[in-house]
Amino acid sequence: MGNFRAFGNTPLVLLISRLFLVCCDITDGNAEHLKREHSLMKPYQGVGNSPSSQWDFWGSTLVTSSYVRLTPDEGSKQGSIWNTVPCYLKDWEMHVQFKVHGAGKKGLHGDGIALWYTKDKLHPGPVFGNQDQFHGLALFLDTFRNDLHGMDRSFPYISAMVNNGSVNYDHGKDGRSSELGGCSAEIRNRQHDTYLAIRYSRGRLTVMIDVEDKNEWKECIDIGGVRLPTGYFFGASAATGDLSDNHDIISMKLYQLMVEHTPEEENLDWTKIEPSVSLLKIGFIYHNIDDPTGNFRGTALTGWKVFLLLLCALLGIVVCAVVGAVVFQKRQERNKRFY
Ligand SMILES: [Ca+2]
Repeated sequence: MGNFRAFGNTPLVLLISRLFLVCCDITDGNAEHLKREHSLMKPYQGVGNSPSSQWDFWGSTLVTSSYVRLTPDEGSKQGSIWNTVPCYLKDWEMHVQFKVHGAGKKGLHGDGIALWYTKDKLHPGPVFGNQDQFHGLALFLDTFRNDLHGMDRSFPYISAMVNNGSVNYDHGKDGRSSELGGCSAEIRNRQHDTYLAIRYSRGRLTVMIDVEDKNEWKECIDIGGVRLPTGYFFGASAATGDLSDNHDIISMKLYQLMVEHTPEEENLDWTKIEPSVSLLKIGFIYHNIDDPTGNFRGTALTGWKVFLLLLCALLGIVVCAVVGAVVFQKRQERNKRFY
């Protein structure tokens, strides 16, 4: 139950973020913000075994009292665990403690873990043990490099994908064509605990990792304009192929973020939102609607943009004035010589 980490852990960060309205609210470790019905914690009592259970699992998944092993360190295994309670929170933060470990030497292990917030649950398939063409959000902790042309990034590689059911995950390219952002991280065979946090609030998706045993979050992904509905399911899955690893989930803790929404936003039916991203550089998705439930990209920059524009304008005026004065003076001098 310990190990609570919030994104902003210094008062200054808190103050600045409040000033700039970057982070609408910082999870403050207040236990009442922990949503037990969406959290998976030791000793996982009743997981999968009773009708009242809030988590169900599939495939090679093994639930012990100290970890949930999605796959063992054996080839061709697939497993998943799913929250059976749909999540109706508009703003949330999921903290995942995980452990990827195995006997394989560096580069000879795979394939990794995927974390999900999707319309469907318990639908096995080829994407880290889950179905392709999913609806919702996926976060891939990809430990094996499939794309030998993509040597510009090191593995393991963490990336995010949002799908409206129309896009295939391209394993051969490690999902690069549909990736919204990502980072490399040494997450495997670490002796200390490894954590990842996913925050979704006001259309902004932020992924932070804590894998260096420094007890601090490091930014991995931060993008705006992400639209996700409510009423989807949280889950985790993993798969092995020719190469393998133990893929363990230690905990998944969901925190509600206390964020205020306008009455118009509140009146929308958030379950009807179609997953999308309004990043212009992404070719495959979609619109750029100025909807209050999405497209908050750049809110933090607006103040800076205005400031920079004003600064540029001011500099422009100063330069024009100086040049004008010099030219005027030269002309005056020339005119004097003529008289
Ligand atoms: Ca891969």
